[in-house]
Amino acid sequence: QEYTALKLKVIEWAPKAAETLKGKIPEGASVYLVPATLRPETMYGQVCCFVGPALAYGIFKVAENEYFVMTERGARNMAHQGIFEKEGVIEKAADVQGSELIGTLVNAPLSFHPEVRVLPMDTVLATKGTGVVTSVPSDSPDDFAMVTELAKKADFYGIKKEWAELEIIPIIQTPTSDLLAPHLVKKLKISSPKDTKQLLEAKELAYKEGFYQGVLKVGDFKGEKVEVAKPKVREQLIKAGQAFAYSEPENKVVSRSG
Ligand code: ZZB
Repeated sequence: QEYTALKLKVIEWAPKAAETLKGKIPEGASVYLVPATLRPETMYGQVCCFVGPALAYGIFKVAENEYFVMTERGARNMAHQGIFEKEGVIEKAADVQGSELIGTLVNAPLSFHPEVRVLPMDTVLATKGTGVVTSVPSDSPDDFAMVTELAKKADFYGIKKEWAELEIIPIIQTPTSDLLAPHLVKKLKISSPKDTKQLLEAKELAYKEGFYQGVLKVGDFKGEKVEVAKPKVREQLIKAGQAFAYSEPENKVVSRSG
């Protein structure tokens, strides 16, 4: 699976994360959350960044003064893709729990909302990507269901309501809507992130319609079909140093050494 890993630079740590990380990362170092996405052309619509509150994350050294926040599993995959300074070597500077990251302020490349918060999502899988997910509620039904839930029950989730209420701006036009995910969530009567079956169906519909029939409404490739614009947006992000290619095996491959 070929992903685009986006670099969301930490602007300000949540207090708990700051405490945990004290003295473990050099002063002045750049630290990035690195969500893996299959939809680089939707990055204009990022409104927050999800982590699994119960998941374990690490802060991994990438180069002098550069660190990535992700799961150990993500780091293990990256270690063999020419991303880290020393090929095959993982240097972990610190451990941090997902829950401690909630509220951290990060920069979201290309987004209409340049500064977004790290928010909790229980369904983030430790077994996929980097365990960090950038949220685009205009085009991802899972993301729309989750931000709606977070805004409704902000106290329960221990967040500020306004963190989950950034405006959802239309970025892709399809024959049915320019806010495809909210449209599908309503149409399939999805009322919470727990409606997993309908959400899976909505995601499949959104992928298909977005890719084959979508046209970008914003950005440098405005007016171009998603199919055409997707690799261009990806290239632009990579050239700007705001993203990089990240891949992982679809199925577990058993190594020869066991
Ligand atoms: C931004 C985005 C915008 C995404 C969109 C999707 C959509 P898959 O394998 O089919 O689910 N993702 C990445 N890592 C994880 C994880 N560890 N746990 C849960 N979700 C994860 O597709 C991968 C997508 O699932 C990624 O692309 C990411 O969300 C999320 F408008 O990034 B995406 C219709 C989907 N639209």
